[in-house]
Formats: sequence, C-alpha cells, structure tokens
Amino acid sequence: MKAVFAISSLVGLSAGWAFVAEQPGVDHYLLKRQQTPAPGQPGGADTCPFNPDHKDAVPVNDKFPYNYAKNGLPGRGLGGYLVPAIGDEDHKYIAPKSTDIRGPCPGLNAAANHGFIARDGITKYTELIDAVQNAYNMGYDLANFLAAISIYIADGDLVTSKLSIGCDATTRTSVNPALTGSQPGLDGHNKFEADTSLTRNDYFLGNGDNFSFNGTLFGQMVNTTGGYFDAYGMAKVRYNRYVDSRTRNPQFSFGPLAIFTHGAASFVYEMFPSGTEDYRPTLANTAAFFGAKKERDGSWSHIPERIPDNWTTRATPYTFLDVAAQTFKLYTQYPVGFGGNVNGQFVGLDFPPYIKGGNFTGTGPSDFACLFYQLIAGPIPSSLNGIVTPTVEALAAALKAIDGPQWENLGCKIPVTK
Ligand code: HEM
Ligand SMILES: *[C@@H]1O[C@H](CO)[C@@H](O)[C@H](O)[C@H]1NC(C)=O
Ligand SMILES: *[C@@H]1O[C@H](CO)[C@@H](O)[C@H](O)[C@H]1NC(C)=O
Ligand SMILES: *[C@@H]1O[C@H](CO)[C@@H](O)[C@H](O)[C@H]1NC(C)=O
Ligand SMILES: *[C@@H]1O[C@H](CO)[C@@H](O)[C@H](O)[C@H]1NC(C)=O
Ligand SMILES: CC(=O)N[C@H]1CO[C@H](CO)[C@@H](O)[C@@H]1O
Repeated sequence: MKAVFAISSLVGLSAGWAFVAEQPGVDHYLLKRQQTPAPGQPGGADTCPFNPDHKDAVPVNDKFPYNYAKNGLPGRGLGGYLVPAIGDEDHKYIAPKSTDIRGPCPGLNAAANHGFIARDGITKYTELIDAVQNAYNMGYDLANFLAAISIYIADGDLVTSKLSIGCDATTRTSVNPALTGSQPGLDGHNKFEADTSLTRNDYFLGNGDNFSFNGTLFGQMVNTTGGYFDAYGMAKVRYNRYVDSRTRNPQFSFGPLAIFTHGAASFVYEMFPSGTEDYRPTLANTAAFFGAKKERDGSWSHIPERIPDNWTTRATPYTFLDVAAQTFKLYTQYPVGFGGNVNGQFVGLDFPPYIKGGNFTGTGPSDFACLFYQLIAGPIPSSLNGIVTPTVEALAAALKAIDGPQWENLGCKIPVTK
C-alpha cells in the first residue's frame, strides 16, 4: 500500500515537473521533454556569447531613484515615472554587443539593454528583483516569485544565485560546474521556457531555437489583435498558438508550468503600455519592447528590445495575484487541455487537485494562484534528492524565498507544508 501511494503521488508530482528524471514505475512519457542542446545547437554552452568583462548593473540612487528597489528588497511600488529618467546615463539604451546574452523574455532583454540588468545578460537574484521593480513597477511578490522559480528551480545556480537570461553560461553562473552540471539559463526548454510562446518557435519546430524572435509569429499576433494587444486579442493569440503547436508539433507539451505563457501574455497589456499613451497597448509601443521592426514588404524583423521613448511605468505594482487574475481571464476565454502529444495523440495529464485528465478544474483566479504556488511548494520526498531536478534543496530555497503571509488567505485546496 505504501509503495502504491509513493508512486501515485510521484506521478502527480512529476506531471508538474516536466523535468523529473526517469523513475521505475513512473509513467514518464510526458516528462522527458526537457532538452539539453547538443554541441553546436542554439542555446547550448559552446554557442553562447562570452563577455569576459562582467559588470553588475548600476543600482538606483538618490538622484535617479525609480522605485528605490535595492539589494533585493521591496521598493516603494509607486509607479508612473519616466524610464529611463532624464539624465540617467547608466540606464540609457545601448544595443547589446555580440558578446552579450539575450533570451526569450522581451522584458528582461529590454531591461538589460537599459542596464537595469547587467548588460552582458548574466544576472543574479537581487539584481533581477530590483531591475523589474525599478524599470517596470513589477510587484515585489511577483518579481520574487519569478526570480526564485527561474534561478533556484529552473535555470540558475543555487549557491551563486546567478542566472543567464538566455543561453547556457554555466562557466559563469555555476559555483562549480562539475558539481552542478549544466545550467541552461532561461532558454532551457521545458524548465521555464515552454512551447506555444507568443513570438518564439517551439523547441522542436524551430530545430532547437526556442528563444529567438520570430517575425512571422509577431505578425500573426498583430493580425489577430488588430494591432491592439488587449486581454481579448491576447486570449485569441494564446489559443491560436496552442492549437498550432498541438496540431503541428509531435513533441508538443503543455504541462502546468506552461500556463506561465498565459501569465506572460498579460505582461503585454499590463506592463508594456505607457502612461503617456493612457496605458493603451499600442502597436508602436509593443513593437519597441519586442524589438519588432516593420520592413517595407510588411514583414517583421528583429532589432534590440528597448523601452520606447517617453515611456512611463504602470501606476500600481503588477502583483502575483494580478497575474493569477489575468491568467484566469485569458484562459477562461479559450480553455485548453494540459498534457502533450504522444505517438500522434494528445494525452491529458493530472496535477491534482487543479488539473484532471488534462482539464483545469479551478473555478476562480485563486486556483491559478494556488497552482502556481504548488508548482514550487509541492512536496518532493527527500529520497528522490539527486534523482529529480529540482533538488529538495532547490525547492526549499525557492519556497523560503517566496514564503510569506500572502499565501495564507488563498484557501488553496492542498495546504502547503512548510
Ligand atoms: C524576474 C522576472 C522575469 C523572468 C524570470 C522572466 C522570464 C521569462 C521567460 C523564461 C519567458 C519565456 C516563456 C516562454 O517560453 O514563453 C518570458 C516571456 C515573456 N516575458 Fe518575461 N520574465 C520576467 C519579467 C518580465 C517583465 C518585467 C516583463 C514585461 C515588462 C516580461 C514580459 C514577458 C513577455 C511579454 C513574454 C512573452 C514573450 C513571448 O512569448 O514571445 N517578463 N519571461
Ligand atoms: C517562424 O514561425 C513560422 C510559423 O510558425 C514558421 O513557419 C517559420 O519557420 C519560423 N521562422 C523561423 C526563422 O524560425
Ligand atoms: C497579416 O495580414 C496581412 C494583411 O492581410 C497579410 O498580408 C500578412 O501576410 C499577415 N501576416 C501574417 C504573419 O499572417
Ligand atoms: C511625452 O508624453 C507626453 C504626455 O502624453 C506628451 O505631452 C509629450 O508630447 C510627449 N513627448 C514626446 C517627446 O513625445
Ligand atoms: C476535458 O473535459 C472534456 C469534457 O468536458 C473532455 O471531452 C476532454 O477530453 C477533457 N480533456 C481535455 C484534455 O480536454
Ligand atoms: C527553423 C529554425 O528556426 N532554424 C533556426 C535555428 O536556430 C539557428 C540559430 O539560432 C538558425 O540559424 C536557424 O535558422
């Protein structure tokens, strides 16, 4: 009986962690999709830019305070200011050099091009949390959650707390590459980077390039939304991207973590719009953040991401619960199945109690909040330490980082054990 329990709880768990290693008795067909690029492939260590001259981002100061977020602590959360501030040379736009790393997140790429993140694209926990608060007025809780999940669990180093915002830069992020193994950075597929991204190819369909901007996909997004990227247009875009991947990608995988792609879609209309345009998600503004440049023939090419001129942040912080609410809003317009393609057939997965047979069973935004939380907080038996990634230490570090009273009133169906 005990053994059966152990195995079934592991199955539920591994459905959440697309990157659980092979375990006897575990139905792992959907779990092995995490891919490490082979030598020479995009995203891998040998093709990753190397900048020998790493300089940390310049912190905000009394003259140019932004949100006054420093040292990984909560800032003021008072938005509506110009970014970059007039006269702030440290945070002006500079195009990345060929030795600088950029990746799948337009928000972080733009932050690096403006020096809120180290310009070489190798950042660390505290710098990342400061950067998104100061540059975008992202809420501390959300900033912390995203930083924790990306650095501690998915793609970075537990000891140095360093993260590459793109390809594998293990030699610079890891405390000891021989011990930690490779740290794929944010490009790492099916860790935090997922299929069905707005403007990035699926890993499989793109021959392993899942992080470069794809102008055709941006063009589709423009067409679908009519160039006005609100919650209704973006819900349609998410749905189209899902259907396209599920239809064409034999390796299609949409696990619980993939719902973050819905969350990221909300950033387009919640984080990018400018107060100087009444917070309307316009084409010119959105294109600047994505680094999308319209060519004469109507196609979209890529230039470095930048914060548009005369741009002001959202007024109130964009919080974790805001993302859960927007994820719910996007998802419920076009509910889609969780799971993956196996031998030409879509197979739904279970992630109790929020996903059953591929169906999301939640009834409100807090269920998405709880699902997000459970992705970090789901207990992993310590006997599996070293077999599963993330390790128990990684989960513990992430849980510690995001822990706080904000979770207590959510009423999640599975209480989180601390
Ligand atoms: C700690 C903070 C952040 C982390 C770790 C992070 C990480 C990521 C990652 C890994 C992706 C790729 C997901 C996928 O496969 O689709 C992504 C996508 C995205 N992120 Fe971020 N991000 C952060 C903050 C931000 C901010 C502040 C913004 C906006 C100001 C932003 C906007 C976006 C958008 C729009 C996408 C979707 C891109 C696309 O699908 O083409 N992110 N982010
Ligand atoms: C961009 O996406 C389109 C649509 O999925 C695809 O046909 C095309 O091959 C992609 N382009 C590149 C350069 O990957
Ligand atoms: C967007 O619509 C225009 C006009 O109908 C069309 O020419 C173009 O090919 C479309 N772009 C994409 C990427 O579908
Ligand atoms: C910046 O935005 C403000 C407010 O909309 C506007 O009055 C001003 O003309 C803009 N300045 C520039 C240089 O675009
Ligand atoms: C979800 O539920 C519906 C019935 O409401 C069912 O037909 C479907 O197969 C389920 N699974 C997925 C992955 O959609
Ligand atoms: C199909 C596709 O997207 N191929 C691209 C894979 O990535 C490499 C390097 O980033 C490109 O050169 C290919 O065109």
